[in-house]
Amino acid sequence: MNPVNIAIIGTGVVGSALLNQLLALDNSQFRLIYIARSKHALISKDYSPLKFDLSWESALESTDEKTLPLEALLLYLRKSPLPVIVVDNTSSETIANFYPKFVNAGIAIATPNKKAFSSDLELWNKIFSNGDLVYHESTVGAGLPIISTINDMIRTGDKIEKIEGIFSGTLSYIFNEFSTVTPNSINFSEVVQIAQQLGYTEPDPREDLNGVDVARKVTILSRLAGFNVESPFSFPIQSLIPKPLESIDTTAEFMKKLPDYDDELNKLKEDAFKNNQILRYVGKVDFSKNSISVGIERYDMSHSFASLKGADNVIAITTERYKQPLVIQGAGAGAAVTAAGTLSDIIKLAERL
Ligand code: NHO
Repeated sequence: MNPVNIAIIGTGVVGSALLNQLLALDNSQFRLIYIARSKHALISKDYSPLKFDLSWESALESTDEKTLPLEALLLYLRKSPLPVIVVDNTSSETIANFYPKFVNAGIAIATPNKKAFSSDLELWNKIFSNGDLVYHESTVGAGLPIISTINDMIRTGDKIEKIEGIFSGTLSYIFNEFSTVTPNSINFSEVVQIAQQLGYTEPDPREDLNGVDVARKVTILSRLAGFNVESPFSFPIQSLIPKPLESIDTTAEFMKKLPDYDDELNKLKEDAFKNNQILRYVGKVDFSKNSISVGIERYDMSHSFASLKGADNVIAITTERYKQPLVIQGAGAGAAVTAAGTLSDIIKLAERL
């Protein structure tokens, strides 16, 4: 592996875990030259690896250096004497829209940020029409090898026929607790409340319950498999937010009123149970039917989706070669596994630069 310069943007939950994992490798081929959060950054002006007296956190805490605007960052990275990998650990749409400029300058990208790959198709095409040095394993299923597996299938001439999976750690947890193979009387709103208390949901659980995060992940997988999906809003998404609660201002008020709407989902759960079935919130892509959907589905209690635990993700990929679907299952949320997926992207990119 040749040495590479690495520019890190974003040091939040995932970015911090990633930096710690990268530094723990103690590999001198990975040369950190830029670490930025929203306002401040550590910048190596002469492109030598950054050095920290104590830790990168304290160095970043005490610096007065301002984060470079994207055009200035591009200029700086273009002059790097070594190949560069930009690691975008933000959820910024502005940075995602800037990827084509990095790519056109020959700069590689590793990122867990879904925005660039699940927004307009035009942006996807701009990013991938000019090379393939943009890796984003952690945008679906955290560190699970989902994107690399689908890419390998396509590259070796297989044809994806169907993709079906549980892609939200939060909604996985909620449905695994709500709809079980043994009878339970727990209400949907109660499970949402527990998930919120455990920190499994976004601060406002409506951001999980609206299904958009799953739709973004399904958009990414569909595009990899060859569907020209215009945007995550070009196919049906079943929202779990009761219509009258969509426009409520505060999270607290939403959570207070959610129990008023338990009846509908409870009935759905009971109906399924009577038929030896459970409910799961899934994303589905079916090439033969030319359809994509995101929402609640019923599965037999013997189905692998019924025995899912905690916040695990699962994906079943049916292809011309895998008539019985290839199933990938495991932790699909959390900083350590998400960061590891991106770190693995960095290593694969470095091997190619
Ligand atoms: P944070 O903690 O908000 O950190 C964002 C960082 O970016 C901050 O340091 C901020 O200062 C910096 N930043 C923002 N704008 C900037 C700018 N213009 N210039 C420089 N710095 C800027 O976000 P997270 O949680 O660390 O997430 C980072 C990215 O990873 C996001 O795109 C997110 O969608 C993605 N991601 C996060 C997680 C996770 O565990 N937090 C997961 C997957 C992807 O698998 C994980 C998961 O839990 C999935 C999901 N919750 C599920 O399935 O239920």
